[in-house]
Amino acid sequence: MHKLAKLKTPIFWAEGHPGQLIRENWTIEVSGLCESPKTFTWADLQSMNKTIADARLTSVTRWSVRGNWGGVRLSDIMDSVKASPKVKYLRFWSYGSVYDTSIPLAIARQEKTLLAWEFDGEFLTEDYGGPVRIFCPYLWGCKSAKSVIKIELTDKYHPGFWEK
Ligand SMILES: Nc1nc2c(c(=O)[nH]1)N[C@H]1C(S)=C(S)[C@@H](COP(=O)(O)O)O[C@H]1N2
Ligand SMILES: [Mo]
Repeated sequence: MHKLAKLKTPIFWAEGHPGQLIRENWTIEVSGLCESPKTFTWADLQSMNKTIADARLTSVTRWSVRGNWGGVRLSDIMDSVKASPKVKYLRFWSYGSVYDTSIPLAIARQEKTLLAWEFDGEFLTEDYGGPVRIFCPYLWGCKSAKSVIKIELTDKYHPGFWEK
C-alpha cells in the first residue's frame, strides 16, 4: 500500500480518475512568458537538482498529510525556461486538460514549491497525482494540481476549476 494511503490521504480527482499513466513517457510543457519554452520529459526532470521538502499538504476539507515530498523546485524550472520578468502567475493543467489552477509567482518561487514525483521516498501513484504533480505547502491543497501536463507562465490571473 502506498505510504499516502497508509496515512489515509483522501484521493481527490474532481474531473474523474485518469487511470494508468506511464511515468517514463511523461512530459510537461512549460510555455507562455519565457525566452526558451521547453517540454520536460521524465528523464529531464530526473537529471535536474532534486529537492526534498518536509512539509504538509492541507485541504480546505480539513485533512492534511505531512512527509518528505521530492521533486524539482518550480523556481529551477522557471530559470531553465528563462521566465520573463512580466510573469505574475503560473497556471497548471492536469492530465485531460479539465482541471487547472493558478498561483502567484512569489509563491511558486518559494523553496518548498515543487514539481513533485515522490513522497517519503516512494514514487507518486496516479491516485496521488503521479507521475508528477505540483506540491505547494503555502496554499490550500487545491493549488497542488495532480498529474501535471502543462505549465503556462502568464501576467493575468485565470480562475481555476474550483474557483469556477
Ligand atoms: N487534477 C486534480 N488535481 C487536484 C485535485 C483534483 O480534483 N484534480 N484536487 C485538489 C485538492 S482540492 C486537493 S486537497 C489535493 C488533494 O491531493 P490528493 O488527492 O493527493 O490527496 O489535490 C488537488 N489537486
Ligand atoms: Mo482540497
